[in-house]
Amino acid sequence: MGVLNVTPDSFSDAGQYFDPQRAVERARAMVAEGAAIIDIGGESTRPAAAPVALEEELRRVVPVVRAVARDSDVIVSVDTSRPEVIEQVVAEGAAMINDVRALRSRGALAALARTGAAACLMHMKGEPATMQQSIQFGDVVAEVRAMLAERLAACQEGGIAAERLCVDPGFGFGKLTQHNLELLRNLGELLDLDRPLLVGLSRKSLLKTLTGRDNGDRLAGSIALATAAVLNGAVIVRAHDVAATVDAVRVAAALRN
Ligand code: 9MG
Repeated sequence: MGVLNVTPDSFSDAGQYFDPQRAVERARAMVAEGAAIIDIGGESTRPAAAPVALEEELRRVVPVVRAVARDSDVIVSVDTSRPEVIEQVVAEGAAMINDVRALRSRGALAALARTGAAACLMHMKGEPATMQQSIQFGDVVAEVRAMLAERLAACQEGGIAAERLCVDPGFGFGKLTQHNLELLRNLGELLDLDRPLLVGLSRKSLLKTLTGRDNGDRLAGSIALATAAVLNGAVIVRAHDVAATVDAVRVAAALRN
């Protein structure tokens, strides 16, 4: 899953693809590098990011979704929590919604149910603006597993078949490095949720803690984390550096199988 942020303020590629034409070219390049899914986001989810109005989110993502869906057969995913965005982007060709709030926003679950699209349900403790402020877990793996199980049950109840869903432990979302490592080590414990596991570790700040490296210099660390995730059961890897990640995923998947 290649990351395409159409925002002026995302943590890793700030503003580079804010222009729709450049965004479409970037999507094309990621498809050529082997991305099976392009994840388009119009609102940054990094800690303390400025909130974006609904109209602005739609203005950013809709033209890019339309153009990428028309341009190729790649699966178009949209990183959003808003019901209005879910309905409009699916009408424009998105087949998947990547929701860091796991369809907990008012109206989001019902909107997804109406569309027939797939969704990724991600674990997050708190909200992006404040999630890194007072982090406490008992057993992080058990808590993440329980929340994802609850969201899968809510979706089932709301008319969304399990086959439309994948789950994600939400690395870096309201978690400290020790929690992220614990989750990565024990990713296999989420496999009994019986849904495909998606992970996003690319360029994340735990790599600053582990390697001391800044954002533009985290490729090797990101590849190591993606490899570990696939060896431990992940089947979808959300990444900025698609070509290198695709190679790593292929090697790790061959080893795992
Ligand atoms: C939008 N976004 C940023 N990080 C992410 C992650 O780790 N997983 C998913 N599903 N989405 C993410």
